[in-house]
Amino acid sequence: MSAQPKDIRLDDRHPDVDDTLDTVRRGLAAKQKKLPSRLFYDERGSALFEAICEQPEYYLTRTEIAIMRDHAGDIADTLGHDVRLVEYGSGSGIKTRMLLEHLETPVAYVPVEISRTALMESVAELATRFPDVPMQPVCADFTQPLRLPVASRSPRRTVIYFPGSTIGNFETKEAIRILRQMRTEMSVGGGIIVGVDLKKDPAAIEAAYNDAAGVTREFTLNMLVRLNREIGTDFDVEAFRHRARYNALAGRIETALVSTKRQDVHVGHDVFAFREDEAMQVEYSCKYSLEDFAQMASKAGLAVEKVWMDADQKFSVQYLVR
Ligand code: AVI
Repeated sequence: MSAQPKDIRLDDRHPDVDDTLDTVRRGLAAKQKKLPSRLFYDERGSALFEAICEQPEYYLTRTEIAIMRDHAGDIADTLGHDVRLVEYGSGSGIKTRMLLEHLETPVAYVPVEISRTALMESVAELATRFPDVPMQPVCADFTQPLRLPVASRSPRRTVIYFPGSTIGNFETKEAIRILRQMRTEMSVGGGIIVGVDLKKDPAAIEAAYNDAAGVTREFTLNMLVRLNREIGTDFDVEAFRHRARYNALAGRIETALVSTKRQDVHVGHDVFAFREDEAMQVEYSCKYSLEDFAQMASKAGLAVEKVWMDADQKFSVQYLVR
């Protein structure tokens, strides 16, 4: 773990080995094997994700940053002064930096992130840039109900920042549950700034998840490396391949790890058999039209107040309120 910067207290609610073992056991016992994409993000997984964001095919990050560069001032004006900014899944911090630069007298910045190292690295950098903004990092799974740390002064509103189209990594029912949970956490008068990837040419979407340099492939396979190391499973990593295909009907990239041979995998005292060519689902990356997303938000009791987009309408940043 990297050094904790002075005066920043980490609220650590990281899941332990038993939680992960349980999750994997349940995922492999299912008829269609499935593991949650949050298992990608150990230290190496987070670093590989950062590298994915730099790949020429992965348009999402570049486009969202461009939207923030053009509209962060307007977004900050929409939020107003004395905001407590809660970020779900803190990434490299570039987009957050753009937002914090424009916010007037923010009350606190509360990043909530499962990867301890990624969390502390990004918060250390932001603390140097914004010495007057109290930093309150929470190491936790943001899909679970959250107790926000007490702020040193009352915010005018709590705004949840959820960039990167991470919402797309959840199936509709779960995405609605998470949006509803955020609605509770932001309380009356609050809002959500969410990054949402939009439907477009399927070939462009598919290329983003199959980069020529093979970084996404490595990222996907790293989940198995991580499980072998952390919970003692014995996936034969060499005998799995990465597969990411766009399902146009469902409007999502479906990423799977496909076993290239018959193999048995031990998880604790249990053994799970993989057939040759059996696919284990590891991630969905949903793409939305503006109408799809508004409809999903309304099911969580939220209305889209404002939308910012790039000129090609590849990606959107949306402000949701009650
Ligand atoms: C974090 N999340 C929005 C990324 C995505 O596009 O679904 C994760 C990712 N998986 C493969 N490439 C990037």
